[in-house]
Amino acid sequence: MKRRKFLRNSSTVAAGIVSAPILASYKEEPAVKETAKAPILPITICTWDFGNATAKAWEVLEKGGTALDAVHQGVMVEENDLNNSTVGNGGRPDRDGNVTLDACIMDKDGNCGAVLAMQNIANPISVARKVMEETPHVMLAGKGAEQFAYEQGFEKTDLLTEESKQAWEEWKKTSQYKPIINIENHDTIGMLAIDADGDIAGACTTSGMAYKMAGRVGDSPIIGAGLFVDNEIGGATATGVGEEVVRTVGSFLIVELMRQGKSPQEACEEGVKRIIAKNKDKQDFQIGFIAINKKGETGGYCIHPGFTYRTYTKEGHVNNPSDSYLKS
Ligand code: SD4
Repeated sequence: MKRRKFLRNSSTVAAGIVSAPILASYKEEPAVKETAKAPILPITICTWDFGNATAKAWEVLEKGGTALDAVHQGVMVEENDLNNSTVGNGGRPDRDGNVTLDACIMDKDGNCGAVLAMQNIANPISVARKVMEETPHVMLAGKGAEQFAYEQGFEKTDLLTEESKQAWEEWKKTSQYKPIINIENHDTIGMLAIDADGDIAGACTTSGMAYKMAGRVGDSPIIGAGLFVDNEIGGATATGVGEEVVRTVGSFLIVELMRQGKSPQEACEEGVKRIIAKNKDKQDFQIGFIAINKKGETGGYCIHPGFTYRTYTKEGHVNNPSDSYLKS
């Protein structure tokens, strides 16, 4: 109403010079100000059933910590869990027997950092954060990332556990690269959080697809593919066969769909459908997306049944079964 009145009264409209005054008027709308500043409860969400990770992130948020610290601390729980064979220490190796890790992190201001195919460092997410905070770059890969980590005080760690080594020896008998849906490679953690100030951050970390080619990098450390955050809109992150997520720039797509008005759930569903549209004859792979918007609403969707995602809010700590494109 106010804006229409402004337009009617403005002599600049008649003169055809409308954009600057309209913008000024729009900015002064009280309703817009209220929406932007609406108090938001802290919330964290992550791919799969990583209750220890969301509990850690919640602990940070509850103490008034930032969303950035929450996602950083949260995903580190999985990097340090030797039983998680898709993240950090204990991750499955590539086909040559080397564990190579990918991770990225993104903050409320759009700052981001990533490491790709980095060996011998147990917490790639911490190195990714250092890339973001201590370098003029966004991504460091391979030997350069590892060298940077040592310079930052990280210790050299042998990431190939006895169990992973045995599984790799077994795999070498056939050497078939054939990821099995929801069985192998299904523990990548992507996490999003909103803190008490209403600011959003995200993190994603993985050892990638088991027995991948040496040097292969998936979606997880690629900003826009495995993770994207826009503090005005929301965030999204992915798990599954990274090549397909990269082809659709999946997480960026989902945030942009939310910008256009879709709910996190609708946006995740559309993201999966875009991938399906590119793979009409081949759907024997899994992708799971999760998303959160500025209001703290969440969503998740996948191709095959079996994907779940955790949420932690004041209302509770829940493992949510995701709806899927294919039903069985
Ligand atoms: C990748 N997206 O490297 C990762 C794998 C994954 O659960 O998500 N595993 O392609």
